[in-house]
Amino acid sequence: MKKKIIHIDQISGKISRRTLLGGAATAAVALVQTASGKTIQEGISVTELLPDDPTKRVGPLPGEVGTRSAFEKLVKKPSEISSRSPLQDFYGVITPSDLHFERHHAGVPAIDPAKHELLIHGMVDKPMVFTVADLKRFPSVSRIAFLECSGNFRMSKETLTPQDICGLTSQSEWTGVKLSTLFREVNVQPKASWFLAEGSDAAIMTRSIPIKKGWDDAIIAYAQNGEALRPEQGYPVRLFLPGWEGNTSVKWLRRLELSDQPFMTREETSKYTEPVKDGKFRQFSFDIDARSIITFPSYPKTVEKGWIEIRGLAWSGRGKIVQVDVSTDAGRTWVPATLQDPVLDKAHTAFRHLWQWNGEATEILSRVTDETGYRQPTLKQLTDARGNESGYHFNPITAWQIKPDGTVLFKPETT
Ligand SMILES: Nc1nc2c(c(=O)[nH]1)N[C@H]1C(S)=C(S)[C@@H](COP(=O)(O)O)O[C@H]1N2
Ligand SMILES: [Mo]
Repeated sequence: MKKKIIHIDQISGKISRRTLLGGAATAAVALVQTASGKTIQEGISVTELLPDDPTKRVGPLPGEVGTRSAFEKLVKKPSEISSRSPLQDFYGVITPSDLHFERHHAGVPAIDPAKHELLIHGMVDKPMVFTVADLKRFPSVSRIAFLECSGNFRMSKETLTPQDICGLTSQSEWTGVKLSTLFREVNVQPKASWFLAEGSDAAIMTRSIPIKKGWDDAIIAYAQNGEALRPEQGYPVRLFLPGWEGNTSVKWLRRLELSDQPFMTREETSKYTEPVKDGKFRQFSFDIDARSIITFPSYPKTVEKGWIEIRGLAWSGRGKIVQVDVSTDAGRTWVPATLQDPVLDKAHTAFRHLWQWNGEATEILSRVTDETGYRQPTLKQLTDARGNESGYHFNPITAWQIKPDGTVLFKPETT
């Protein structure tokens, strides 16, 4: 039998007439996935191609809520304490709300929004309690920004996906009331320099935040991607601090206390204070340092010789990113990638770079620079500067190994 590879029309999904005429006579041959689409071998019948012809029956009618296609298997891979966004499966920069990473210190509390209140007290002229309905009466604000846990770092073995390496970051459009609006409402006293944020989960998570951040861009968020917050993200209200380590964005927020000093809570003394060099510790390391990762190609995908669009995400907690460089020769030379608009402040930004792979073994890497001039470091630069005692706030340049057979593997490094 003479076999010939034929393309399926990418738009209509139909195979050519010539193929149809070739018809059902010959045995079915498996579909072959190539870089440019599905190809089939001549002779396959339409019914074999589409065993369940969708034009032959009326499908389910509109439902109360939509569902993801059963062909799209997207999962957060939960552990006891967290779950990670499958960064390699996303398009664009908004994380679908049900795939936002989660980090809970004592599970997700069930809170009735009609009974939930936010108390603001301490160094204020007018202590007040706000219901969720009260909060929604204030002028609202929406912004797209990422959230990232400061423990978002893993590079132990070759078989890691982007989700495994740094899936403790996600991005949403957050909506709520500016904290500065509420500060004016309660009349924060001029001497107040810090505030405590407290959650109403079983961990009673508390963090001290410098007041400047409260006046600057803090949001008391009640919505995410156009709907109320998800319980996992802090329903009915959370603090959202753009660009700061995720731990400070206290979920299930019930209390803010103004003070003239930090409160030295458990989460900022025994935790989230990182050992660095020579027995020293870093405390109140709030900013998320700029980071980037190539999400395609990445393990466990494979590639074929020829044109490959390298794709990835880059972000900085200090502002906008200005450049992402990509290397396709193991870090010897770098070229600027194309940034996808919009390039937003403190937001995941998509980058891409078209690369013609010659089939030889190599490594591909990405490196971001943000608007403060900060450039993503190597792991060696990080450990030289800070020691290797902690994995917190680790944002090293990471590499994917491309093998001659098209296998893609992570390149692990040790601190
Ligand atoms: N009340 C409360 N707030 C919390 C936490 C928590 O356990 N309880 N976890 C913090 C940590 S460590 C992170 S990284 C972020 C995670 O937010 P997410 O679960 O919405 O992704 O929430 C922070 N806020
Ligand atoms: Mo975190």
